[in-house]
Amino acid sequence: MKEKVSRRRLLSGAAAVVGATFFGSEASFGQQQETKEADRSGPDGQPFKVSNGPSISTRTQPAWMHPPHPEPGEPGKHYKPVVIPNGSVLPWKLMDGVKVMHLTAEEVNHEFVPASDDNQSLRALCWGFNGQVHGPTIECVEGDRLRIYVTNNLPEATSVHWHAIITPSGMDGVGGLSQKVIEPGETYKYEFTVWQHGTFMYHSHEDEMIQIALGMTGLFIVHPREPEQDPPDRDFAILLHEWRIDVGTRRPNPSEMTDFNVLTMNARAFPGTDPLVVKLGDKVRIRLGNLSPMEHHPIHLHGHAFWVVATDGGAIPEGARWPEATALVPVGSTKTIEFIANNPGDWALHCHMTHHAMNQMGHGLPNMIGVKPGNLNQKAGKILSGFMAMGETGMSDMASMQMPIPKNSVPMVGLATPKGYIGMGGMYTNLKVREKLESYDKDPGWYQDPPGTLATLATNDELQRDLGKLPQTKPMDKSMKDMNM
Ligand SMILES: [Cu+2]
Repeated sequence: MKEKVSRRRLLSGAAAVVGATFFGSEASFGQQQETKEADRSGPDGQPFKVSNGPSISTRTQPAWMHPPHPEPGEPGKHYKPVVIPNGSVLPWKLMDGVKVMHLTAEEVNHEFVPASDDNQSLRALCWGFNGQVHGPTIECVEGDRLRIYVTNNLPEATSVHWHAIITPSGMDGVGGLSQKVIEPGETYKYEFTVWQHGTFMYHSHEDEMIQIALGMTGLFIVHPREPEQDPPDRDFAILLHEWRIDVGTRRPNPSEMTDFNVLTMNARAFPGTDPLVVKLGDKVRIRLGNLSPMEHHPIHLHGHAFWVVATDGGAIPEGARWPEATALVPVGSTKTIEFIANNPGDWALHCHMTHHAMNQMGHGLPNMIGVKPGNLNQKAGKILSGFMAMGETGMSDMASMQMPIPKNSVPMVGLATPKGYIGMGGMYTNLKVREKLESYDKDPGWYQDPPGTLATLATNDELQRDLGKLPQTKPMDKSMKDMNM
């Protein structure tokens, strides 16, 4: 059995020496495993085995207690690196079989939306790691031992928690509970072995309300030790967040509880998000994490249904996976989705909370639908900086208007395209599925629809031919009377 072979391999050589320090003897570890597996026989009499399941579920000891795998995971050999749109991976160096990494907590002048022909850039003074918001992604392999130095260059104490990673209590990073806080100027050392695989996160666990709101979060991805039987062709990771950045200010407001106005994927708001580029027929995985301060995000994908295959608790056994077109990603959790990109085109991937798919200017507007605003914008604009009334017929028509944009703000909605204007911003990106691709790293431009597959203006001939023959919608009145309403 594959699993047992890998465990025996674990107990060989240098690993057994490390193991002995935890268990007194290497034998006790092996024996407990055998017993535990036998106890959990399946209906066919075979030992119960969760396919790619949570790696902790059949073990008697917490994951970190198991000795590190003798061979530290290497990209290209043990795993195919994850693609992090607009993000990066934390570099590491192997020293005596341990992967050594360094995170520096610091202030970052972060760009949420780069300037373009259509908009100025949106920036704010955030807190992050290694010059980035969010911090770089930690990527490793199940069985790796990690030594992570954390330097605090912030004006206040901090501490880093490895979210959903099973560590010794003293490595869990909760300031004042697990450890002393890292004072400004200090560097702390965390070291633990990761015997889980999946999509996890890390974040500040000191003065959480301030530090998480200012961006001190990151992804922590652990690849399985046993190579996946059907690995994805494209493996993306996206961390969700929400911010309150009042127009014209340069510091996100961490006191905000409900009214967030900049919604981000990997700390970029659309149109600042890079598209996810895939080839027709690719197996696609998207790892979604949410460390927003307050809100859950239902992330909806167009053109495809997908399987929810894992949470930050581990992989969902195949028979228990469920199909969705929208994955709800609660605060403090990850959801991993998979699908075959079998439908060529440009597909929206976005939070379905409508105020989360727009940028700053769309919020808190007077309701002007059905009202003629006249020159209200000019008049009110003199008194209220950044005032913009909603359009008479809604807001889409305002997007393309030449409105003066206040300093450090982006238009409330998206991006000009050959078909007009994408009426969304914020927590939004595009999945681009193409038959032919020059490169995964190059935006293939906008989709060219094959003949007969594009919604178009109906012709008079078509209207006369079809609409007169349709049955009329029955008025509600009669049925309402029947119901005594
Ligand atoms: Cu949302």
